[in-house]
Amino acid sequence: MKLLKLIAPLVLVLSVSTINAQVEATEEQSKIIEKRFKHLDGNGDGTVSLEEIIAKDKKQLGEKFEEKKSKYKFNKFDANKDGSVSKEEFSTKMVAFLNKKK
Ligand SMILES: [Ca+2]
Ligand SMILES: [Ca+2]
Repeated sequence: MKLLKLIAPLVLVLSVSTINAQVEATEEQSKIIEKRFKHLDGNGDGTVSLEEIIAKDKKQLGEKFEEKKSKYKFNKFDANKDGSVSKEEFSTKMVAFLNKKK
């Protein structure tokens, strides 16, 4: 019983830090995310619009470009559906993506 009392707070701390690790980016991830976001944000207003994603995809994919795929990607990033992707929205999805890749 005494042991359990000792372990319980430790388990709590461990599970909390695991949750944080999934949401917060590491320093390395932050750098990648920052770079990609800046790359996507063509007009530098701090949010990424559907038009900006389409423009980048067109450039990157050339003939393989499909507007519906860009729209799909955009909608996945735009979590609150306000028509633009904020840095926070982008970061959340990217961290999840980068963590999954490992
Ligand atoms: Ca923009
Ligand atoms: Ca949004």
